[in-house]
Amino acid sequence: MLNDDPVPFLKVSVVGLGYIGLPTAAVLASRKIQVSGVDVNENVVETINSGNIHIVEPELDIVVHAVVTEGLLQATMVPQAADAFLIAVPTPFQENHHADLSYVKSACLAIAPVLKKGDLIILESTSPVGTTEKITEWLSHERQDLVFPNLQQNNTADIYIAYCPERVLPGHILRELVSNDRIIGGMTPRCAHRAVQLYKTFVDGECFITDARTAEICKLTENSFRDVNIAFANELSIICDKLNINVWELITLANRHPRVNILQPGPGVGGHCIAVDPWFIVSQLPEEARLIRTAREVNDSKPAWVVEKVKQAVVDFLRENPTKTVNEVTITCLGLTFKENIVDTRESPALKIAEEIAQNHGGPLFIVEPYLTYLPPSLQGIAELKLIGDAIVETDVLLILVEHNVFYSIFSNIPKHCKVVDTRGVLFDHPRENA
Ligand code: SAJ
Repeated sequence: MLNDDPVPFLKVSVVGLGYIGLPTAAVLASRKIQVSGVDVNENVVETINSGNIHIVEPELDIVVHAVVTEGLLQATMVPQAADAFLIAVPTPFQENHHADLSYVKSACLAIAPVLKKGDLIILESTSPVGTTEKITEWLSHERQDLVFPNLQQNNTADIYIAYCPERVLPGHILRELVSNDRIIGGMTPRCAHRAVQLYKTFVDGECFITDARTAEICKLTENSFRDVNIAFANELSIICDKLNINVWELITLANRHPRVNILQPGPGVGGHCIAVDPWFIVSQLPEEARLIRTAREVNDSKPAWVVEKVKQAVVDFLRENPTKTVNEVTITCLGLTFKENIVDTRESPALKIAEEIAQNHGGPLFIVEPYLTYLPPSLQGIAELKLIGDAIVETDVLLILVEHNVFYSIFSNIPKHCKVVDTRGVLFDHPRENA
């Protein structure tokens, strides 16, 4: 049975050294806690142990280099004994949109042999409701010598188990890891209190305690809320296009109402969170989650709508330039990442759109993406990576997909003959001078 003394965390194991696990491991280590990072990928382990990183996130390289050099963070492929285990492995979805929990299960089975009385296990991976209870099930089966907490019993378990979702914004992870509030859902209240003790070692935000199921759905709710609101903006953009109304002007005006705050339309929703997490609610409760499902469908259908707009722009260009053929029309895509000012192309609608154009357009396709040094494999040989200045003078159809800050200077200098498909509303903020 556990006692109530706050025992310090001398060693913490972080399982999964990706976009969430590595920054968390580095921040914990920067608080002078001995951290053992675990990853199944040998290259990742070697990279980190040499003081480098395998992902792109501002300032993470500096922190990782410092804590590895000080001996506070060490990566390994096999979990070692620790006082707390923080699991941050991927939870992708399968074909049917059900969450694939195989990485979570593997992580649990990997730590099972080194668990001892008094250890804390926290799941951070975005997960469907009931996943934290599954951890108890899996581990009870593996370690029958230990008592694991369940929702009914409070004081007799040997291990603390909690769910605490990550909520950090890519590009701002190190700051948000420390400043964001945390939702901490314990299998029991005592589990939650023990987890708060760990987060208090590096979190300046508030820690709110709840049960594991509420914490699980809280994370899914946050990203579904954003998805539904972006879907509303995307649907508005399609309605306005039909009615020949500028959607960005409309949203700016509607948002002057004190209780209206519409998000921005775009080419679709990307990244590995908002485009994925709502499905975990939909797949568990397909009959009930009607709005959440529709939002996913609206956002997922936006790239195809953008491709149609590009086809129309090519037709319009040819009408004004009858001496040219379609194979002589040059299209330029501005941006490939899933949102502005980051390197990440995961689930990027911009990339999907560029691929679709590359496969169907017979003429030249230029890609301008200052955050990439080479094109993704799916575009190699069928598109050309160009500098913005070179692309803009040669292009006939300009497709604005990502609003990187570095693009701003060219928006007001787009050549007059050029047809523009603006998925981000940048021309509303930066009107063309010679249009
Ligand atoms: N997008 C729009 N219009 C908008 C806002 C965003 O089209 O008005 C698009 C973006 O271009 C992008 C996608 O949505 O393609 C997602 O971008 P995002 O900035 O909304 O979110 P992410 O995926 O970078 O991070 C989200 C965040 N969740 C919320 O804001 C509720 C972050 O806090 C989470 O930690 C993260 O998901 C995660 O890991 O779950």
